[in-house]
Amino acid sequence: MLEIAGKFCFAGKPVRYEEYGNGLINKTFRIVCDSGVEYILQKVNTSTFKDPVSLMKNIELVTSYLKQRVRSSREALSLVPAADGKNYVDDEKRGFWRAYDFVPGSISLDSVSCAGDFYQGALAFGRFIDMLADFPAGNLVETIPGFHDTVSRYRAFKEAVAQDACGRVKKAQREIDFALSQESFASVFMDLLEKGALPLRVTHNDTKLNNVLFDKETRTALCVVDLDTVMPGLVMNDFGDAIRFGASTAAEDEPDLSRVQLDLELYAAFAQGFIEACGNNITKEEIELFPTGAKMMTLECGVRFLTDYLSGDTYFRTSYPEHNLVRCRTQFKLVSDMDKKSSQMNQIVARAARR
Ligand code: ADP
Ligand code: GN1
Ligand code: MG
Repeated sequence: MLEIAGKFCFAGKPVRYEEYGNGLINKTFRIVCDSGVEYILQKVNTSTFKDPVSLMKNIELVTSYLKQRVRSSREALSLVPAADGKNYVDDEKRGFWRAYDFVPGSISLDSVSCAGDFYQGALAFGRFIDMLADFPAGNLVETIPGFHDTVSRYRAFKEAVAQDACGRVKKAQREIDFALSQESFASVFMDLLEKGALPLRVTHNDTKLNNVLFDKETRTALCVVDLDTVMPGLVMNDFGDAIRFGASTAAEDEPDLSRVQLDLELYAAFAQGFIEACGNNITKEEIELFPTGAKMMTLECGVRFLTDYLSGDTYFRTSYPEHNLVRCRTQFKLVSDMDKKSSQMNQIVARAARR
């Protein structure tokens, strides 16, 4: 690890490291140099991101664009170059690596402890949309094709059921039936996109609360991290994915489903912050579809966890054999709860839009 770290232009010699954060895709380390300066070193998951060099080009473009628009260096990520001038190290044996300045005094949150935190997270994701509103989207490669194409996620799910590679279909029959019962909903955005009724914008596409850095003293949001999936997308999905994760009363992998619900107070806090921070960049029609985005991202994520469970846990990091099934169940419980609360979800968003 320290050997890979030594290939980046760090201030001083890397002397200590620890695994850092709770991401499910990449491997992240905090590196401390003898100068006391800290960095984030990440092993990029190249099974997920098949073209990591183009991905790094995206991140370079986006971070340099954001840097010109923020008030302080803690509000945008900074890549650290390698000794050869590239923004990555591609090591034949050890894999594909990149490094960022560690944003000083920052923490990320894996759950919301008060509505204020979630409101701050919403400001960070909304400002991200706002700052990138005029970014030339055509310069970005699609790092995961069809990432939020819920229809193609269903296709992959049905193939996994048909293959039953691990003999797990019988253990997940209830969840499979639930997913199939929701299939007609899955095409709502794809149909509108096909008709040209929805604008594609530069979106983050992975708006989990732990992809926001907060100042650890003041708890104000500093910036958004995890830029691997920044691509042209739908703003409703950025709203929705954040709600899926952050407005739940329980963790994404809570085994006790009686603890899993949509918290409308948290939902309202996010809606207010996000709409406020997106500014005039988004339309009334998009805002009206925010609640649909919440259900779409929750259903899609549940289907993705279920597909991975059926295929033998090859995509998301898991800690035990049923982990993906447990995660799928929390998502489907939330989908059902969102169906029950849909009129309140609509009213809250409409109210936030009028402010
Ligand atoms: P993954 O794709 O695996 O989710 P992330 O890019 O989200 O990886 O990084 C994992 C965690 O590392 C984040 O949730 C955050 O806590 C932390 N992190 C990432 N970048 C930085 C940074 N530049 N400074 C401080 N912490 C960071
Ligand atoms: C992954 O990388 P991370 O942990 O922030 C995934 C998201 C899922 C999320 C579920 C590139 O996010 O799409 O919603 O797990 N990222 C990718 O927790 O697939
Ligand atoms: Mg992450």
